[in-house]
Amino acid sequence: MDLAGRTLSARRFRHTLGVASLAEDLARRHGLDPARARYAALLHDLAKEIPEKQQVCLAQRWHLIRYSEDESCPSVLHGPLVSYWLANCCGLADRDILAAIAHHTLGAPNMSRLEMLIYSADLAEPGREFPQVDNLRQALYHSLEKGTLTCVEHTLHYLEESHRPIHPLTRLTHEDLRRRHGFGT
Ligand code: DGI
Ligand code: FE
Ligand code: FE
Repeated sequence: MDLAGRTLSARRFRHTLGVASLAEDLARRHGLDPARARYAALLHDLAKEIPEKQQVCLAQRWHLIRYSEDESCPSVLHGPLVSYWLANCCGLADRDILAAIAHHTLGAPNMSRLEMLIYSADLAEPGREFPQVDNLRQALYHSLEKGTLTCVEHTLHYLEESHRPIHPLTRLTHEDLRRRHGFGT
């Protein structure tokens, strides 16, 4: 909490505390460890305010570029950067927490329940105010898996509406959740 409070702007820190609060609630509701959920949430956006050019340089140096979209849409890089830094510069060894942070923006195929929880809490935290956010929260309380699928579908819709390119990992995440949760392909 200290590290996030010292590193982030007031606005981003408020968002971070909101994600931590929803992540803890959802973890209790769905039988996950609330302390680990809170820990991942507090760290998830730590690199968000590094200038994007610098994020691209770091991602290149650390071999984190996987798709051309990673460089053309650098706002997707901050999760992998935080995760790499925690693992390689701070000695954090909890693989599930590292994956949850790395995948909080785009998701990934085969996400664990903690990964789904951080991905979804980021989108539906109490400070978010878009019209459908209450539906997302309800869906998440009801079922973590189906709620996460609803969150990915919301993001796809939002990106399409705003004519933004859809990252291949967002599509792979969507296909994977549909397959795993009974909707076929
Ligand atoms: O860091 P936050 O603002 O809390 O939220 P986030 O980590 O989900 O990042 C949101 C940014 O990521 C936002 O600028 C949109 C972008 N984003 C997420 N999925 C995709 C994407 N951008 C593109 N181009 N394609 C995606 O699939
Ligand atoms: Fe983020
Ligand atoms: Fe966030």
